[in-house]
Amino acid sequence: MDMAIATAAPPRRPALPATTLLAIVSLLALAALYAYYVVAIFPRPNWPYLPIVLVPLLFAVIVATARPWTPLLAPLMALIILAAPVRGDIPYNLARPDETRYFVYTLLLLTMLGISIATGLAATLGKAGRSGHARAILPATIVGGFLLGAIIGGLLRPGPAERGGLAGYTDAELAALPTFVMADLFFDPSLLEVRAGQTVAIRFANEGLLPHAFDLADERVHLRVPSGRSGVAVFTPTTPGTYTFYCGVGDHRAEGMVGTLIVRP
Ligand SMILES: [Cu+2]
Repeated sequence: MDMAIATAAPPRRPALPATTLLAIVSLLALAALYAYYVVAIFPRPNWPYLPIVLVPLLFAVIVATARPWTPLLAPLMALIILAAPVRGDIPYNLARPDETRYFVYTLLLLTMLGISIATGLAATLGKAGRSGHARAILPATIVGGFLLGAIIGGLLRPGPAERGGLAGYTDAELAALPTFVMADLFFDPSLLEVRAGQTVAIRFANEGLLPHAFDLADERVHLRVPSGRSGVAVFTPTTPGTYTFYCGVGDHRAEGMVGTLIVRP
């Protein structure tokens, strides 16, 4: 009797269907991409934002428990990313293939978003529960994921406002410009003094994880700067006075992302 208990094999868990494995891989890839973005692609490592990587990692662990609904966490993660403000940076990066790191990162991101969604669809269609079926539809899921990523990229294609940016400036010219830092959620410095009638060019370096903007209602200035990037605002103030500049992205203005512009006569 004792022998029988000692040699009894532990109950074997059935192998995960291929689409479920793909859902886990896509979540791990999204986590790796995010970590790489925050630590290595950014102008300098943005450590405080790194813990967010735990969300896709946690989702991957839950998917691995292989309940029927868990692969849906992969498309859910993709939708969360597409609903986040960083979505606005995708067209900006797609419009600039010469800025290789951001461009390649964005292509990989779109691919993994597409595969995450395609995997979820494959799972909901009820095929994922059976290993054989899942293996058969795996290539279709991957191809579908690529196509879906391309479609998302196409839908978010750059509009006219996303072009421009640093075009026309050499690195030396950029380095010579006065620089304001955009952070989450403030300007540094937050006081800008200029002379009426004189054209000013200011470089805005966004060191935050969120996209930001430099907006000046009275002067009709709007410069949108994606996370980790720089942009140059050029304008000529005409009327002396004290004005407010602000970030027009989301509710950043209400959150206090404002500054003061003094135009001297
Ligand atoms: Cu902002």
